[in-house]
Amino acid sequence: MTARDRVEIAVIGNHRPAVLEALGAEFTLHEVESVDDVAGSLGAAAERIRGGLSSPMIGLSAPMMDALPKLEIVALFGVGLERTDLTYARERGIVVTTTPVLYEDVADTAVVLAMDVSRRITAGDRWVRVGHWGPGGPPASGRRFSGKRAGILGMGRIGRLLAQRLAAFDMTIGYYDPRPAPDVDHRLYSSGVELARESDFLFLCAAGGPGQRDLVDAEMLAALGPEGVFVNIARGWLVDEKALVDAVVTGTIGGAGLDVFADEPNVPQALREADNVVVLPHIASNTVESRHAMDQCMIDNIRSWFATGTAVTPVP
Ligand code: 8YV
Repeated sequence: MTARDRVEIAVIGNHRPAVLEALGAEFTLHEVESVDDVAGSLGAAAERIRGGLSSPMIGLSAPMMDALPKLEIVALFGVGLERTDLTYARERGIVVTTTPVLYEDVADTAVVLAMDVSRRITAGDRWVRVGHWGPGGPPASGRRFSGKRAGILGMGRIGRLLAQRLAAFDMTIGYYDPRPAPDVDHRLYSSGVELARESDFLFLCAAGGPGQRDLVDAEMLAALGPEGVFVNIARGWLVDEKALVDAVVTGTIGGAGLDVFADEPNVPQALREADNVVVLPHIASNTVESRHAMDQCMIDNIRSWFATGTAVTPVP
């Protein structure tokens, strides 16, 4: 195949070397320098682009699709669809694929965060590192994790895997989901506030669909209460972040374990300073295993589409 025959792919956002190397060997890749000006970034190549790579946090907007008239498929590095205009993609006949190979790691991270906050693991680590062990007297006690009441907001793939893990810690599990899961035995609550009121740990596992914001608000945090721990491995904008800051600083809740924030990578100063909060840089799916599987999933989707006309993990 000559260079002229090669399918051309727009690379939107940063992608991992393994993906770029594998796809670069078969396709002509064009880096999109400005996601706000896809047409301008690609120049004449925009007219020839048939495939794309993007990520959930950048997504694929209608203007991006408009800039790429021959676009057939976009492979996202992740599972979130909130920044991808699926309706418009369907109208245009553009296939969007995700990487549904990361859920276990995200569920594990939710457990880690909950246990870290309640048992003061990171706080204990800080205590040792700054030389407080000994001269600082005894460190503050944590609270038991096992056997407590867990509330899961959103009983999707991650919520289900989390419930399995929490069951092994003898937890009583309840959930709230506007779409009840008939195959799930755990108690379904009528609202997030009801769930929070009867939970020691409240886990946000909901998908951050378009227009969804502030599912967790001041009322829900007040219902969780001063011994409750809030964990977010979903999306930062699904929480009223000001209310969350207020709740951890004033002791309305006992603490929070957060992998995601409203305006990443900006983490409010008050959360960074709070001793009852553990903050992570959006790494719930960032294991070697998941990242390799995600890379491979993107590669397989693009290859398969241009070889056979079908994608491996398309969004239905
Ligand atoms: C990734 C995510 O860390 O899948 C998602 O929607 O948010 C995360 O798993 C992210 O896509 C990497 O950029």
